[in-house]
Amino acid sequence: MGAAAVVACGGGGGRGTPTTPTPGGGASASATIVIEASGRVNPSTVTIAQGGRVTFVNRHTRNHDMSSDPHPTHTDCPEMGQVGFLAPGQSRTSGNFNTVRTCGFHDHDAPGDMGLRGRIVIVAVQ
Ligand SMILES: [Cu+2]
Repeated sequence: MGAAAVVACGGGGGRGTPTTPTPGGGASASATIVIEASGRVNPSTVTIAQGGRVTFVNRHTRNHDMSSDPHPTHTDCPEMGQVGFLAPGQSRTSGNFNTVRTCGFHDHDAPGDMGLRGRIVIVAVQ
């Protein structure tokens, strides 16, 4: 019952706070998100293991610029920067998501379109 050495979670700064690690049971190393012909992402949420990557496929008839939240600075998850602009028919894979957290994404050309928003949940590898 001694004094537990607890490190305080200091500063509410502007930097994103990592989300609580979740057990990664069954999380795939990688996932694919398709922009369907309807112009909506499917699925809108994927869960991957830490270190994994996500491939975006554009099956829509127009261009999309898939970017990390927040719009317009895209600073939350720089791994998304490797996806970016996708012409119809194109696909591209993100960098490795090495941080356990949740990454929101959007189409930079249509940031208010909820059908093009989603989340990548990165969970700890057990
Ligand atoms: Cu944006």
